[in-house]
Amino acid sequence: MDFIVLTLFPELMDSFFSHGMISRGIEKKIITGKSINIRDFSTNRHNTVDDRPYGGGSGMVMKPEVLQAAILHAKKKNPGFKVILMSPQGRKFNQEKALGYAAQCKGLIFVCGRYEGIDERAFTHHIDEEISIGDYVMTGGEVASMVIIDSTARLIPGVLGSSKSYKSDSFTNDRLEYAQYTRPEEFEDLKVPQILLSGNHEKIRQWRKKSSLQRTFLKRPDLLEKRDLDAKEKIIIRQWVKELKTLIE
Ligand code: 21W
Repeated sequence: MDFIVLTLFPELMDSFFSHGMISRGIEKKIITGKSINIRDFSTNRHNTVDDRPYGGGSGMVMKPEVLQAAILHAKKKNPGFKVILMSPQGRKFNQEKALGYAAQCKGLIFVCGRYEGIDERAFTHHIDEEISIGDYVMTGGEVASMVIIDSTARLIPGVLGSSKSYKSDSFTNDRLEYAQYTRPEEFEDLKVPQILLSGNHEKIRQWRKKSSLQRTFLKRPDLLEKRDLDAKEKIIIRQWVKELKTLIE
């Protein structure tokens, strides 16, 4: 899968592409990451990419012709890629969207704005999707595009070192992951749960399911409202309720 980012800060993206599992995925030729400098598509003498807003007001607006030229260039070189405008007004990104991109897209082209915004006409005809990463305001779309590339790329088979399934990732099935421990057995008065040392794999599986459910209940109860508890989960909760009752009796 190919990730292409249109930006005024290509070095920011390039440093992202050259670290960690993303760079490993690029070395392995499973993904590619490329930044395109929007400024290269400016046609005037000073390579200007912004101008004052019609109607007045503070801040500058990205000129439509420059950004449009960059988008058309990227689209022409990469037919069939989905073009995503990074914008605080977009639909909110989540794990489900990442899974969709990883499964279905040949490549993604991200359009990142800076300044106070972009002339509305730059993308009217050229954008497939408008995406936000959450309800807070940043200074540009680059970091947001990294979030999307990072979470999408790790779902592509081979990008993560292990062949471990991501089906158990938090959010993939609306549950947080179970608590994890490594040596030492006791750390600052805190002991590793005895079951994990037992070698009983069935018991360990059950303990992890319970841990996952408890953590979701305590930290992100909103996730439990997204789907009904299944039969096994109901058994675990009933058991937990019993345990709590013995505490107060
Ligand atoms: C910040 C762009 C503010 C536009 C009057 C009318 C991309 C982002 C961004 C930014 C404005 C994302 C205006 C979550 C984000 C991003 C920069 C406001 C100016 N004035 N997801 N219009 N949060 N942010 N527009 O900030 O580019 S995805």
